Amino acid sequence: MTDDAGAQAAPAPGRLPGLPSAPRCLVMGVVNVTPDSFSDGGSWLDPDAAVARGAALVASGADLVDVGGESTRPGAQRIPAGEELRRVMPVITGLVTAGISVSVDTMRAEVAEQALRAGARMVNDVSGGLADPDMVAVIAAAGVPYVINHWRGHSADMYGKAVYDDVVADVRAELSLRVHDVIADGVDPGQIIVDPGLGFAKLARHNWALIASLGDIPVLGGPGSPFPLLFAASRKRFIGRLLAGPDGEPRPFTESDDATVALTALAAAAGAWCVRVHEVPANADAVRVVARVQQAARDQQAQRDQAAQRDHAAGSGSQ
Ligand code: PMM
Repeated sequence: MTDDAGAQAAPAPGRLPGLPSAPRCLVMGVVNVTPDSFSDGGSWLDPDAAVARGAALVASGADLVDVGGESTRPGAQRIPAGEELRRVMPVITGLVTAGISVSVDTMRAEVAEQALRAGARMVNDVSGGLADPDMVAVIAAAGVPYVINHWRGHSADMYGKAVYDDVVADVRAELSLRVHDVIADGVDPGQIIVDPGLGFAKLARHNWALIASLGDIPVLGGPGSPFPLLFAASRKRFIGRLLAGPDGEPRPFTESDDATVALTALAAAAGAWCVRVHEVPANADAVRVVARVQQAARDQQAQRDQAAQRDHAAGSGSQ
């Protein structure tokens, strides 16, 4: 037996109904079935290619696959519901048939409902229920995990809304309000996952500030708090801007996967429940490394506590 094989399992950061759990941060692989997503638009428009991509993400270490049919890149225009359904449904059905845990990335109740009927296990709603007034009722009735992303409006004009007094305090207050309203509308607190919404009505400096305070974001008070946190920085523009070359040109998103892994490690260390990423293998390694270090920290603490108890008992006995 290796040294590591005897390591105690860490408590799962969060257990959500119907989803995989592990003694570490989970990894969600992304399949965008869109012609225009920022990071992988056009690559997986063919349903067979998209299903094969999802299966490959799981084979390389993803715990679940997030399937989206509508781009939310800055400036994106909305597509009709019928087009979104046409894109995602064959992919969701194919992945579910292959035994893969699927999350549907949608702002539409109708798409969420059909995806859940086809076997999807989670709804990832970047609008946190604000884009479609029927969404929350669908989630409450289905009882599935639901991602509430911090959102201030559709992508076409979101940067005009990137105005904050204190971005961390403002995002927590707005998320808190959403969580409160969603629970009041019948969603069980145990279904809720929160996401700071990196890039959604946020400039680069807002994203970095939120990352610096990641551990505070899911502590919102009330039932269910702290909520599991989903962290979705993968390939976003603010990373490319940071890594711009001497000419000032942002690094292309396909060359920001190493930086994404660095952020994954930081997020896992800050207690994130799951990271949403486009390239899985190095992120899957990173969350395992962090879990092992966290285990070592717990072991050290347990030893210190035992030593303190022994000292205390010895001190009491000698009195
Ligand atoms: N970002 C995108 C899509 N879906 N879901 C959540 N929960 N959080 C996000 O930040 C998020 C998301 C846009 O990224 P992509 O188009 O590059 O996948």
